Amino acid sequence: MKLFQAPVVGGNNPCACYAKGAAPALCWKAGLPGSSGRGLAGSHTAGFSQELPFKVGPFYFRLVGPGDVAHVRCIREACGQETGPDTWGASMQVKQQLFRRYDDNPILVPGQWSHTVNAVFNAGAVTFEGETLLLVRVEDRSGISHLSVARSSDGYTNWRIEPEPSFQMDPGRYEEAWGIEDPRITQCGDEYMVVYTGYSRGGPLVCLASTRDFRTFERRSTLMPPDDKDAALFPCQFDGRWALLHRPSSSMDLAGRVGAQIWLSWSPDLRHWGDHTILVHARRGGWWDANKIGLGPPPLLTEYGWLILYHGVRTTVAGSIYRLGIAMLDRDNPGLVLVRGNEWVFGPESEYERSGDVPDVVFPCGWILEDDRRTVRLYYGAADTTVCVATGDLGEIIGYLYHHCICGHLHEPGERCPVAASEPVEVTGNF
Ligand code: BMA
Repeated sequence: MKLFQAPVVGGNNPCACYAKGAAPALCWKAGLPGSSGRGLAGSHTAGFSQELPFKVGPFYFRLVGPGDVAHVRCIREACGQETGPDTWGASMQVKQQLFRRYDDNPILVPGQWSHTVNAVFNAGAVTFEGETLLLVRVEDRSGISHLSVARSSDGYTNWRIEPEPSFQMDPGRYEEAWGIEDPRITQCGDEYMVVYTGYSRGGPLVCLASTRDFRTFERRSTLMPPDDKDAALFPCQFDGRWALLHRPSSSMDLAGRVGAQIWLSWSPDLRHWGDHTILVHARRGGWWDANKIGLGPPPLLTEYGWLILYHGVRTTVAGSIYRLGIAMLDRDNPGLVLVRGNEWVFGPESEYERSGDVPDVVFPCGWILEDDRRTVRLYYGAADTTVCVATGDLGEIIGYLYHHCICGHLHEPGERCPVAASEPVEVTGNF
């Protein structure tokens, strides 16, 4: 079934779709929390149930979808008529929030630090000694960043901030001459691998340090030369090799286009890297993730593969907008993109995301899957000024992803989309 997306019709991100030709004739779908239709807004929710078709205008719809992610699909047998593209399900609305902001955001602000700092943002996140530990990028009034540890027993409140910087740049190292930034933490046994951006005199590059206690950090090696950033390790080896996601940027690619894409590289020993391949391509033109994309937190292992969250940068006359999208990589071979979401799933909306040192930025470097194996806490920098948190439901996120692939088709979880990994990916130009 081929879906064509209608213009946004209201609510936060409603998605109305029209299926050309074969049944179903009209489809309107959206990832919704819970299977009961909770989260629907508007006047067409009456009689909304998993089993019974419900009618909107001339169309009958039924709830479909895996797990407890609700989707709404037109049942052509029931409505029994072809529809034209001018008959979008425009009267239906859905309030769709895959990641829900914590009410008391921001959770960390510069004023909480015992010394004067300009901004606290882009924190790596991990569960350590039964608590949530954030390794926060702290920019002081010199403009240079270091990393500081903050801990909380519930991951939202009562943060205890180390009075001294936890991991400082080494001014004697070319790689870190202008600071260290944006850590992503991967736990490997009882060791924590911290992949961070070194701001070198030659531009940003990718560095690795390890720690067991978040008090002392051992510099391991420089993983990638400039310009490269937005990197994280997988927590396991694949056939004896480590895998790194990272984002080299070039002023021009082979086709003569400017671009920054997510790459995958391999190493037997965390020192020697090779087999570099482009994994996720930035789209072109007007897409939210055109030209420049980069990994957010480290990949998260799910029953369907490695879930990745990445940022896309939209350049406008008023500046850049950083938004987030999702994709799934194969569990055994992370070089395979299984599906890739078409639209952004989180973007700057709140005042604390829309204004600050760098307006219109949400920039996550860490997420934590809670013990229930469903709740994901996403830690992100807001406007390069504060640290915030939002929560999502893993089943809901995955269900949404498989129903909002860039190819325009509905996939069942576990399927591999032949389009998602290819370039150019804007093949469904009718979106
Ligand atoms: C990126 C990184 C991030 C920053 C973002 C928005 O390139 O430098 O540290 O949050 O830009 O300014």
